[in-house]
Formats: sequence, C-alpha cells, structure tokens
Amino acid sequence: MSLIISGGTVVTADGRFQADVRVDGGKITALGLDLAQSGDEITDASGKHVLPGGIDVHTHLSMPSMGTVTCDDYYTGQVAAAMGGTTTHLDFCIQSKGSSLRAALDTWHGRAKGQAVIDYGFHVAVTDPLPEVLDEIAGLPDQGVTSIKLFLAYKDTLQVDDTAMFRCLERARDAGVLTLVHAENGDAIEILMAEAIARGETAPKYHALTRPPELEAEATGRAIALAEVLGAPLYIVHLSCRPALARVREAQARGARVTAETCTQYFFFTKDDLDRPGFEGAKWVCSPPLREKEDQAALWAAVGDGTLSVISTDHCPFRFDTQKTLGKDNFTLIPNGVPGIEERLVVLHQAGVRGGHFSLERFVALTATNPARSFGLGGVKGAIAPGYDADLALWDLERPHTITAKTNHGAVDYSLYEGMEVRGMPVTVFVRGQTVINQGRLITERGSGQFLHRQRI
Ligand code: DUC
Ligand code: ZN
Ligand code: ZN
Ligand code: ZN
Repeated sequence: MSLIISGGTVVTADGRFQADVRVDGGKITALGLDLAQSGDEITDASGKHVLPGGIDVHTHLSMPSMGTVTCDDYYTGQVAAAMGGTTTHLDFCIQSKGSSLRAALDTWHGRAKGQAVIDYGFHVAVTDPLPEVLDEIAGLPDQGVTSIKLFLAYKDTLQVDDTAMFRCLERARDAGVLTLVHAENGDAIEILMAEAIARGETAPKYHALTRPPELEAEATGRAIALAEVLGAPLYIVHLSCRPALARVREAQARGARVTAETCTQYFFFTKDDLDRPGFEGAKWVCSPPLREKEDQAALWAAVGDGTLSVISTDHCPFRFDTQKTLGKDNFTLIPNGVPGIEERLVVLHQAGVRGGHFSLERFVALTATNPARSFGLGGVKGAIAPGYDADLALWDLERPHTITAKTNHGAVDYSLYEGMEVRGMPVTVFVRGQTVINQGRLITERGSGQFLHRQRI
C-alpha cells in the first residue's frame, strides 16, 4: 500500500506540472497522472500546490547566549517550523571553550533526542581552536556533520582570529566540510559599542549604529580572501547589506568557491525599526543589524540573479517580556536574535512571489532545493522526484491569514510580522511521508524527527 498525494500541482525549482506523488516507505517512488491503485491511501491535493518541505539551514534552538537561552527548544521550535511548511533545519551546535567538538555535538544531540518532529542536522561552531580541536574537523563527516561555523564577531566569547580562520578553512577543505562565517569585524564593533555606552547612548537603535555595513563588508572580504588563497569553499551567513554583497559578487565573478545566504528579516525591516517607541525596538535586535531600504532592494535583486542562493531565518528567539529586557538600560546586553522559523515561507511567498520579485519555482529553489544541495542533502531532501524523501507541503495559495504571535506556535511572545496579511499557507505537511500537519492541525509524534547524516561538500 502506497500513499498517493493526488491531483495537485507539483512545484519544483525547475517548473510546475499536474501530477500525483506516490510515496512508499517515506520516499517518493513515482510522479505521474492517475497513480492510485486499490488499497492505496489517498490524500486529495486538488486545488493545492505540492512543494518540497522548506529547509532552514540557520537556526538556534535551546542555545545559551548572552546570559540566557533561546526560548524555543527542539519541540516548540520544530512545531513552529512545521506549521510554517518547513520540514528540515540545520541548527548551530556551539563548542564550549576548552572542550571538544564531540562534546558539543553530544550536548546538542541530547537536546534534540525525543523532541524532534521534523528532520534536523548540525553545524558545529568552533570557538576555541585548540590543536586537538582542529584535528577533530577531519572526523566530523563520519558523525554526519559537514559544516563548521566561525564567528568573526562577539569578541571574548565566540569570536575567532584570522589564524584560527585560516587553519579551520584549510582543515575543512581537506575534510569535505563547508566553512560558514558570521562576517562582522568584532574588534571594531567592541570599541564602537563601548564608546556609545560611555556617551550614554543606551537605547536599542545604537545596536545598529555600532555595527555599520562597512564592518560586515570588511569581514566578508577577509574571509573570502583567506578561502580563496586556500581554494576552500566558503558560505557567508546572514548577509545583510550592499557592500558585503559586492564582495561576494566580485569573488563569484573571479570563480571563487563562495556562496551566501540572507535571512527573511532583512527584506522586511530597517534600522528604523530599532527606534520604535519605548523599548519595542529590542524585538528587532539581531546581528548583523537591520539595514536600509536600499539594502532591501539590493537583496531582492541578489536572490533573483543568484548572488545569494539561500534564504534562511537565523531563528534565534528571545522573549520580549523576560529576555530582551536584560538590555533595558544598555543595548549591548539585549540578547541578539529574532524569531522567524514559522513565518519565513509565508512572508517570502507573499512579498517575494506575490510581490513580483521571483517566481514560485525560484521560491522553492531559495528555500528548499539550494539549501539541500549546499549542505550535503542533495538527492535526499529539497526536491520532488523519485528517490527523495517525501517531505512535502501542500499549499493553498489563496488561503488568507493574518500573522500574529497569538496564533503562532513557538515559545516566543512576539512576531516581527504582527498584523501582516498574507494569502497562501501550507495546510498539510509530510515528513518522510508521515503527516505532521493535517489541514492546518498539528499531528505530532514527539521524537519522530530524525538526525540527518549529511554528505561531504
Ligand atoms: N546573530 C543573531 O542575531 N543571533 C544569533 C547569533 C547571531 O550571529
Ligand atoms: Zn497554480
Ligand atoms: Zn551569526
Ligand atoms: Zn545565527
């Protein structure tokens, strides 16, 4: 007995067509017209568009940061993801100083165990590049982990220097591991922040003013230069602004192995949102900070022309009532991060596809197919074709919805997109052929999500 998703319009990165989807043992086994046979289980998808489940390659669940912990755990964060049509995410596992990468991975496996409702993998952030830690990089692919992350900001906590970056890029290249870089110049930012506080500039808006675009561009260019010298593959996370984009574009034109993502929020908000009345602006504090209208336009162009090949969330949720308030009198103490795992696909569909920036096919490429290919999940996730996992979202492209924290599913108490009206919602979601969302209702089996052993890059 097969599962047949019948009568829908299948949408892939390359096109759309009417087809039934046959699923056996969690895998797609056929696409075609009238596939149902007697005894099959049928899901009626007529009038719906059948998209690959979204893949969000940049999330921070249950992550200790800035004196607190992100408020979504593996259950609440993944339920929110699934409700928004996302079926796979890659989360950042952070090395503790003086400890091993293996220990960090064990900790994160423990957090996910028994909680997951969608599939997930890990990047591991190297924060303390001890010789034995560098030696561990070669063994990461055997643990299913084929990406590392380096922070060039967050001095004295997460930041690594250029020696560490060069060595990590080299080891990662040799191991078939992709190096991700948070590109901001943390040394300069540290000085600018201290000077602002000394002047009594403590409000949320100074977060953006002390992290100027030039410092993102500088770090982006520096990481590219080191990667290029080594011939190492490099992925720039959460690219936010025009000068950083220019560095990536030039490098790609030279044939460097550089890819980059941006995140949903950078299309919708600007640094002016940090200057909302009272302490409200703290909800928009993330790093890199929100930029200008002109940067938004440049990002839309860049996801259209391929300079940016992925849109992720950097979902890093902190509650406004109890966590963002840590920085009430000092913006440098506001936990950095914004929520968005549930809203990503619906707001990008609304503003990106309906707004005329890209096609539905390009939307699939940016949010599922390219992320899978970039992170060692090619042939398994992110497309609708025989052999792939049956991670599918049935979208009703006409269904209206007003976004509000009140009906969102994560643990965070606000939405950046509060009150935004969209048309187009995922209504039924499958992970490996198992129903996770049915007609907008959650059917979770806690622990059914699986850890993904990713291929070498
Ligand atoms: N930026 C954020 O806003 N949150 C998590 C980490 C980061 O780099
Ligand atoms: Zn259509
Ligand atoms: Zn980052
Ligand atoms: Zn992040």
